[in-house]
Amino acid sequence: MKTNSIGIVIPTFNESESITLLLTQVSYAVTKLGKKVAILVMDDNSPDGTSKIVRDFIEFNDNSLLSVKLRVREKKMGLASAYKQGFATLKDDCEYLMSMDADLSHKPEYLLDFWSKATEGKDMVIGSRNIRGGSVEDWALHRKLISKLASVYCRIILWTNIHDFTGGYNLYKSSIFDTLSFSDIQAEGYLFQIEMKYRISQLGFSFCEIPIVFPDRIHGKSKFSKKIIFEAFLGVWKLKFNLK
Ligand SMILES: Nc1nc2c(ncn2[C@@H]2O[C@H](COP(=O)(O)OP(=O)(O)OP(=O)(O)O)[C@@H](O)[C@H]2O)c(=O)[nH]1
Ligand SMILES: [Mg+2]
Repeated sequence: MKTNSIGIVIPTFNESESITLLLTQVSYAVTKLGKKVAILVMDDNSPDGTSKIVRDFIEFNDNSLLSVKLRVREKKMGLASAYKQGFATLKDDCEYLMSMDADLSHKPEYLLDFWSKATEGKDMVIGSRNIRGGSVEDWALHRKLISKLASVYCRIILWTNIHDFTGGYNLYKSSIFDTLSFSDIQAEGYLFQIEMKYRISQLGFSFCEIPIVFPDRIHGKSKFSKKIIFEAFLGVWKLKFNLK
């Protein structure tokens, strides 16, 4: 018997300026949702003291529907491994799993929209910036273009009807991971989001996209780089031909 409706994994690296507001907003959304939610913050020993701030939030959290836990790993180990470890930890206790960034680009108010699609029976619900009603705010034109082109590129090569392949705000039915093992997901970085969506759709699970407005991070530093784009560019072909 799963205790929580949703388990949310939030990976953090130097998010001290955003994390309290994010957790407060999630708590508010959880109250509106009226379901039990568990958050697991996966912090990679952020030098800016993110973990201390999360501990303070945990101490003063008085929302009985919300449990917040923190895991601190020794050093920066990447987004994909944070998600995989986090999901593996929450899987048996939560009916659904969600990925959410800590920089406030993923607005917690959308939890209700994700949940409504989950209750309609979808196995995977994708937060999409590239369908009607969705958008990116404040990004430079070149970054908007790269993001949109990346999704078109994946859509054509992987021949899958998903409009936002690279976005990280998604919900998964946790039973998906009885079929799909975390060790089968090889990718790091952006490719991780692409690989998750592709493999889950290939396995025949149902999915849909919901529109999200995605504001740029206000605080903290972007980890976006040419290396990330390059990895994803080649990686999509490896995925298609099932190469390691
Ligand atoms: N635990 C952990 N979290 C990470 C790591 N790298 C990034 N993150 C977190 O993963 C989330 C997404 O990273 P972002 O840097 O926002 O990536 P992005 O949204 O593609 O790019 P920007 O918003 O422009 O920085 C944020 O909450 C980061 O703090 C990492 O190595 N380990
Ligand atoms: Mg971000």
